[in-house]
Amino acid sequence: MRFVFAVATFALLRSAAANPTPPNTPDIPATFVPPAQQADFDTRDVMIPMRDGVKLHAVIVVPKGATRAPILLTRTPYNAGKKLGRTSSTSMAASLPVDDDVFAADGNYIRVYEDVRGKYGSEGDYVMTRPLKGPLNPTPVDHSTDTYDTIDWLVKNVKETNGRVGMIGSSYDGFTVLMALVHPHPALKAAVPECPMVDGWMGDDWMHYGAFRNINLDYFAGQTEQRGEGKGVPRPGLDDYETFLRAGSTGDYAKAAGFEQLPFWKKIAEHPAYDAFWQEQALDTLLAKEPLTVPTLIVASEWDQEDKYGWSAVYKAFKGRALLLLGPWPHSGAKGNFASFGPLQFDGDTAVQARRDVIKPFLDEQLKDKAPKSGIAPVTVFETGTMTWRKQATWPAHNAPRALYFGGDGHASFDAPKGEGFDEYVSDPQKPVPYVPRPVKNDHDQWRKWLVVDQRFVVDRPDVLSFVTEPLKEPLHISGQAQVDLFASTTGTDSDWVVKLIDVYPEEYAPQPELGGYELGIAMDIFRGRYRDSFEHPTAIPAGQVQRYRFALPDANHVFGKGHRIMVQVQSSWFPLYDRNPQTFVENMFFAKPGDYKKATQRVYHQPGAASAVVLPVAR
Ligand code: PG9
Repeated sequence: MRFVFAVATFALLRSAAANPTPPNTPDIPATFVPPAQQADFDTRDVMIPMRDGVKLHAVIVVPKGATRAPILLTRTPYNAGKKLGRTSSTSMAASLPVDDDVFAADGNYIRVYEDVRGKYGSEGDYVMTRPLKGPLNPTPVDHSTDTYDTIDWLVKNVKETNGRVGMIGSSYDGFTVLMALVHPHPALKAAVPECPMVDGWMGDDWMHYGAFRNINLDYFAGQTEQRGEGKGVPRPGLDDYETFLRAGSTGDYAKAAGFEQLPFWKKIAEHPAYDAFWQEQALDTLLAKEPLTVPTLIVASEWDQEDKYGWSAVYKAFKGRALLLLGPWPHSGAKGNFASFGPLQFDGDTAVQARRDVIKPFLDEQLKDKAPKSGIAPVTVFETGTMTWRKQATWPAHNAPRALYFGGDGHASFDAPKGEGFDEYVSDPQKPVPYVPRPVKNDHDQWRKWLVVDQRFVVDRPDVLSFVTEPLKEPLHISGQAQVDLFASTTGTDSDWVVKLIDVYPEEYAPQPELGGYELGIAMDIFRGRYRDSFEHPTAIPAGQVQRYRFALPDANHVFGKGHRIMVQVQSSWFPLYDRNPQTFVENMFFAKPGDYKKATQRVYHQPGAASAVVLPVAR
């Protein structure tokens, strides 16, 4: 053996000496063919034809030796080609995204990632969250037809499959999963929409109850400047609070950033109210008209800072026919690793637990040949506060509404107020309340955690009211959506109302001393006052008159522990995440003029006939 090696080495050196490489030989070969790796998977890059002749790019990852394997499909605007290659390893488990761990480890799942129409490797035109065929989309194609055509091609062309297809994806990729449920292909046997975008006006990415989220401006740029990833628009300074304040209105900011070239920004700016543009693409309404024929597991996050509305609306639209998994995470948390989140510590990695104990068994049962029953509960939900997974039959759990009233001297209690009373503050659009401690950075980590930031950073501001209970004598468990019932007046003619339901930890908290006195947001949201009577037809607020504002806060499953206090904070801005309300009624707030931004005195009432409260869904 040693002799053979010596002869081969000698032959190589001799040929090198006979054909020396001239020093100025160009160092980049015409082509470089990497040696075949000992990978445990094959990849196939394909272009899949759609019914209108457009071809969509997909990457198919097949574990070596796969046979009668189910296909798990994700349709994404975020570059299918990039999904593979988390590491340069030759193992499928290390190459696929983290959340594919359970499928890679299984060894008999075929993973497919497809670029949606018009993005990255796919042909055709890109339309942001392309609406279904109909009034908003006069073409013969949409995500429902593109998924149908994709699945049809996959089951006919991937020889290792058993012909059963599941879909999984979060956020935009969760929206495409939901779209597949409209006239689904018969081979689609399971769907896992995670934190899906469903209604961009009501409470998902673009706006919350009509208040625009400036954070989207970066998204518009990244997503629509070009077919690949947009470069975004650089902005001066490191504090977005300062940058957006200086810019003026959101329209002023967008104009200066060149956004008039981006049709999606123009569409948003032309539809500030909940008109037909929004109503006709509200996916929960559309899905409510469809029979749900595909077993579906909705996955959602309890501190979802992007799409807090959609999963809940779709779960309601499916009328208990879908399963639910709700975890203690930020947006798309089930795809990550969460042994802790912000200040909160869990018993193990809750996202791994969710994938291993719920998502994978659900998909196995629906997709694998002769798979055992998964035995998973209709609803698996993490109870924050006690930090425990619970299994239950319905979401929410049985509950009874219990009003937590605002009172004088910053008190909150379950007793209705008896005397006259109000609290007031001046809301100044030149000094809006920040949503995170400044500097507000364009930073992934700050963004992901902002809903669990300690709210003490604003509690003493003169333009933030807080109402807090006595320490609780018994734990109090809420399950579902708390309802805001706010009686308030403003000296302006328009106003935003931000209401935050907060768990105030005891001053001394032995299990985690650093949480002593922490003010943890449990359910918080913003409501644009002009929409109090109609989302479609906004009206000016009559200055100085008490108005009633009613809206639902995001879902929560939380136990306020014994000795904790429940706090409600009220304020009129949440900047720069939400655009500033000028507090003067103007037709289109995106284009408010500097003179429209005016200070206003806000009064929040707590008296008979105007008893402001947050109505808690108290579990029974
Ligand atoms: N929340 C993101 C998004 C979804 C749909 C439309 C626009 C943005 C996302 O994480 O994909």
